[in-house]
Amino acid sequence: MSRELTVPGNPILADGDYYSTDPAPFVADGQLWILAGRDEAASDVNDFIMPEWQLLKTADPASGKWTHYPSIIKPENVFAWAEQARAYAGQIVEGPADGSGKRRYYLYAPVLEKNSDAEDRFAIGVAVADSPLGPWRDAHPAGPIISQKVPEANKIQNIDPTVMIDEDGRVYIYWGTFGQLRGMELERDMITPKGPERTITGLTGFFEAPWIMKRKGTYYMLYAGNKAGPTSDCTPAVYHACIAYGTAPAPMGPWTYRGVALKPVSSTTSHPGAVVFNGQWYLAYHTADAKDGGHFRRSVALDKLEWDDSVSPARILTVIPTLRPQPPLAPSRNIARSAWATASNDPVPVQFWIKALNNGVVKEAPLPPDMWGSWSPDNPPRQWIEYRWDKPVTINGSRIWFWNDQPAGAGVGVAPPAKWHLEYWSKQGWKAVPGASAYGTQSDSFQDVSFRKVTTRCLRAVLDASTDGKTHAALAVQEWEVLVPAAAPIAVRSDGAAPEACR
Ligand code: FUB
Repeated sequence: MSRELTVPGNPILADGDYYSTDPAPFVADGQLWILAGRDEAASDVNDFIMPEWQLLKTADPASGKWTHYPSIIKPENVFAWAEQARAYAGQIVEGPADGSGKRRYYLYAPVLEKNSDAEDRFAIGVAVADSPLGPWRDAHPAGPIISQKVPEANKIQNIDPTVMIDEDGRVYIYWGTFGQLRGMELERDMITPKGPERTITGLTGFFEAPWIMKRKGTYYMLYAGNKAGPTSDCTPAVYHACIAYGTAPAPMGPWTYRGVALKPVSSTTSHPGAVVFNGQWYLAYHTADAKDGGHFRRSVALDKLEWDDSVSPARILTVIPTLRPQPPLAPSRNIARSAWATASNDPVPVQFWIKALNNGVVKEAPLPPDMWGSWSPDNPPRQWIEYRWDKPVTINGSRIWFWNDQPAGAGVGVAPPAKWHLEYWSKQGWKAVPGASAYGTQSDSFQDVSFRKVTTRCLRAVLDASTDGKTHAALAVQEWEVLVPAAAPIAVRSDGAAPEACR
């Protein structure tokens, strides 16, 4: 079954019917194909529920015309030794011609082994077919070619394979996650490990999702990187990933970190695949930008990847992600999105993300970077979060969404505040907003506060931490809105220099 689509931009599949993830582009029959996994998690489930792989195909990415093959391969149908539902990031590679001149396609597939006593049962199988559309059969029915047991004993999670046939015909596979990257040569049959398994180093912040490619004699490795921190070129929050890359003069290195190819996207995971098609390089990746999308409901996007050949090795220019035309934001009383956020615990611990405060997103099952938070081993009794605007704003209300994993009155973990209030910057300094209604402390719903109009450039929510009388809990906020008296078109602040502090 297939369906023809004409899409106005990214994500390619955007209506939430089929989520598509972990893109692996390749060229076959003069067309650009993308192998993708499929996320099927419910909106409140934080898990990779991925039953099958699907394919997308286009003759011209600029045309927006795609053919979608929704269900091409299920792990349990191809690999007798595999379990269902964990069709993680695979790659299809066209193999060399055999004696009769026939070329076949090889799928490198991370799946769960059914009957294994390995600590981690993820393993990489290889399937083969005469066409990307199949039928696919197990190329190594004896079992996976890589696991914690074969070809060598390892202790890593064996997922995210990426394979390259070098110009001399030698074949290399790389794989890994959680900061562990392995590389190994395969025999020219595309299947048999030649070994040895090598630990690849030098790729700063490597987290997972390697993608190997070669251009003008240089080996490039794209990968999801999570070197996090307030001054990191990759990501401010550790759960988010940028797509970083490094280069090497030979397949097994030495590898040198070179920079960022794509900044963090809307999903916590980021997964690259790059390909040259009709002379143009493209980067495929996934985001949470489809309808009702999320960290476990991701969707594939494709954008041009450009090179700077004035340096050696050529540099990848940071890819500018594009989105299909979006409807204008509805007029709103909330002007938080035009503010710059800061907090008393700046720099915010790397598991949280200060920009989550005013990104307009509230999630049913948020992860730490979906919120500002203050957890530390020794929490102080008070924290504040602050918005600054470029120009004074006149406001008369606020809505805040607290998050907790401990009940009110707890002295550990993250609890709702014991109490809190709003302060604005006036000529006399910080002052409580006048005539405030009750300050609710419930979590997981907006707590509305109205007050008499004030005109200011800075507003703070001052949060008194929950305590059991001995220690204090931390605080967390998913979203904080600030309201003007009447709904107006929304301005969203772009990244840039912070407005001056109020003093
Ligand atoms: O899709 C499951 C996992 O999420 C992949 O294997 C990783 O690369 C990340 O995208």
